[in-house]
Amino acid sequence: MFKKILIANRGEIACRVIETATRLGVRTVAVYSEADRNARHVEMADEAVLIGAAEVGESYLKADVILEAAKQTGAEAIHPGYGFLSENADFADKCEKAGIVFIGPPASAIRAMGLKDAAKALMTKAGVPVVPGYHGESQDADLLAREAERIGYPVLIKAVAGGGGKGMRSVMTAADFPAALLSAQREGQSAFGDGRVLIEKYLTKPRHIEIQVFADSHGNAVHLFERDCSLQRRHQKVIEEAPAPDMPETMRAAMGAAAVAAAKAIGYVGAGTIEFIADVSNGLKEDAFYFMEMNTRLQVEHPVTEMITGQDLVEWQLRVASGEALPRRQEELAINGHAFEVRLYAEDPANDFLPATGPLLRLRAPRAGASVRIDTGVRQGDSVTPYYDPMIAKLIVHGETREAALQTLSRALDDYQVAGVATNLGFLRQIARHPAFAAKDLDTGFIERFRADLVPASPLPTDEELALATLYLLLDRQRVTALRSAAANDRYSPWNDLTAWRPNDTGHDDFRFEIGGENVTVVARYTRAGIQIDLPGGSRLAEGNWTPDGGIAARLDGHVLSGAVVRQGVKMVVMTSGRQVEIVEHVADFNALSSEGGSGVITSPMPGKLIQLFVKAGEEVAVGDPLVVIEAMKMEHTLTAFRDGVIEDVFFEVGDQVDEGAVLVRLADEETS
Ligand code: MV4
Repeated sequence: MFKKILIANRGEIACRVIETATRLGVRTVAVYSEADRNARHVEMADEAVLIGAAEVGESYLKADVILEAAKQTGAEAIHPGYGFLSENADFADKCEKAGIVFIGPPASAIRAMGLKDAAKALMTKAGVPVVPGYHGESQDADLLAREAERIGYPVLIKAVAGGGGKGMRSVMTAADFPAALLSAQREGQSAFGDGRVLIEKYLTKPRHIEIQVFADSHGNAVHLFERDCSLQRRHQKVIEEAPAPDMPETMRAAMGAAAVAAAKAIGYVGAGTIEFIADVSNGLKEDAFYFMEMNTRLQVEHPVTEMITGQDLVEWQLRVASGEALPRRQEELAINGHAFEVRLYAEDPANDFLPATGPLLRLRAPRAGASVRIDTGVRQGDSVTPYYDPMIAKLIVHGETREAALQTLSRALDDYQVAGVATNLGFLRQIARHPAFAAKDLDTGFIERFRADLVPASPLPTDEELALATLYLLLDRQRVTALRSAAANDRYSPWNDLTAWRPNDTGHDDFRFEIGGENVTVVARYTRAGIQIDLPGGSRLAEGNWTPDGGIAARLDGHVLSGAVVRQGVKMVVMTSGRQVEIVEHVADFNALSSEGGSGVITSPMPGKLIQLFVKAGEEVAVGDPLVVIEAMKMEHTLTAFRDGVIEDVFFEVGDQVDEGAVLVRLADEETS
C-alpha cells in the first residue's frame, strides 16, 4: 500500500478519498485554489499545497502544477476524484512518465472509450449489446438519411464526441431529418471540434441503469451490481438508487456479464462504470438493454453501491492501484437491502434551477449512522462560490427494502436545514414523498412529468412558523440587550433589563410582517403566565429558548416545537421539520436600514441586484435624492441620500449582485470648517 497519496480534487470527493486513505494509514496531500484556502478538504488532509487561482483552469486543471506538488511532497500516487483530470488520458500518461501512479485506468482504456462510434464498435466485438443504429465512417447526408430509414423512426442523432446530451437530436419523421442532422453536426463541431454523428433507434421510455465494474492488474474483473440513475434533470442526476427497482435476476446477470466483458475487452484496471440504457416501454426485459458509454472513473453516485455491498470502493481503488488483487471474487459479492443517494445542490428550483451562490448561514445535516451517510465538502459558514460545482452534500441512506430506505430518506431530508443560499432541498423532499416515486414509476421523463408537484409555489407561513419568527426576534433582542448590559456600567438599569418589561410601556411589542402581499401584525404581550402571542389564527401562550446548535426550542400552549430561524436583512427563513418558509419583516422605512449614521456609506439592506444607478463619483446630492435601486425579493427598493453631500465613490455597476451589507455608495466627509 502507498505511504502517501495526493488528491487532485476538492469538495466532497476529496474529503471522501482522504477519509479512506486515513483509515488505511495512508498520508494525504490536498491541493487547493485561492478560493479554497479554508476548505474542508484542506483541513482534513495531512498537508496541502496551494496550486493557483480560483478558476479551475488556473488550479485544479493544471496538470503540471499538480504533478510538481506530488513530487515535492513525496506522494507516490494521485487520486483524481471525478471531473477535473479524472478522465484525461494525457494526464494519466504524464503521471506514468513522472513515476507517479495514476489511481485510475490505463490511458489507453480512457482513450478507447472517448469516442462513441469507436466505443460502440469495440463493444459490439466484445459481444456487448449496443442500440441498433449506424456508427460507420461515412458522413454523407443521403447515406445517413437512408440509414435512418433502415433503423426506423423515431431515431436519435448523436455527436460521436458528445456527452451530457450535447449534439443530440431526436427525429420523429423523415421530413425533419435533414435539418436535425445539420444542427447536430454544427453543435458537435462547436462543442467538441468534431462534427461527425452516429444514428440510433430512439428509445422513448428509457431508464439509465449502470453497472459498477472493477478490475485489477492481475487479469481479474468483477461487477458490483447496478445503480438506477433514471431520475435526471437536463442530464444532471438528482436521485440514484441501488439495486434497480424491479430488475429481474436474469437481466442483472446478463448486464453484469456484459459489463465485465466490456471491461476486459479494453484491458481495464480500477473502478469503472458501464452505462446502459434500458427500454422500459414493456417493463425491464433482459434482452432490452444497450451499452451507452463507459465512465473511466469513480462516480459521484458510488456510495449507493457501497451501501448495498458493504465494500469501500476507494479502498478497492487504492489496493488495485498499488498492485494488489481485487479484495473480493464475484461469488463473494451480494446485494444487501436498498440504498438511495440524493444530491443537495445550491440552485433555485423556482428560477429554472439556476445555480445559486452565497454563504451557508445555516447547514444542519441529519444524524449520520449505519443507515444515513452524508458526504460533503462544506461546513456551516462556508460559501458556495461561482467557481465550482454547486453541490452542497450527498445524502445516502440504506434500508432492508426500498420502502424502508425511502422512509429513511424522507425523514433525513426533513431533518436537513440549509439557509443563506437557495437549494433544491424542497424539491428533493417532494420527490421522496411522491407516490409515483414510491410506486417505482421511473424513467428519464419522471421529473418533467411531475414538475408541477415537485416545484410547488412558496407556501405561506403557518401560525407556528410566525410564532417561531416572533420568538426569534424576541430572543435576538434579548441577546443584544444581554451584550449591551454586560458591557454597561449600570447592570441594574431598567434599560438593560433582560426581561421585556419597560417603564411607561403597556407590556407588549408589535412585530410587523409582509405575508402574501399583506401586512400582518403579531403582538407579543408579557403577562404573568408568560408571553402571549397574538397570531392570525388566535392567541398562544409561548415560550422560546435557543438550542445549543443555534436553533429554537419553542412551546406553544404546551406543544413543543423545534426549528431554526436565519435572518438575512428583512428576510427571515424559518425551518421546521420538512418545511422551510420565508417571512419578510415589514419595515416602514426601508431606507433607514441602509445608511449608518455618520459613516457616510450607503449599504445594501439585503442581498439583491443593483438595477439602477442615479449618481457618479464627484456629483453633489441633496438629502432625499435617489442614489440606487436594488431589486430584491421581486421588489424594487430605492435608496436615497440621508444627507446633503458629494458622492465620493460608487462601488457597483448596474447588473451587479450585491450582498447584504455591501457598501454601495460613499459620501465624502462633511466639511468640518
Ligand atoms: C438515448 C436516448 C434514447 N434513445 N439514446 C442522454 C445522454 C447520453 N448519455 C445519451 N442519452 C440518451 N440516449 C437512444 N438511442 C435517451 C437519452 C436520454 C437520457 C439517457 C439517460 C439518462 C437520461 C436521459 C435523458 C434524456 C435523454
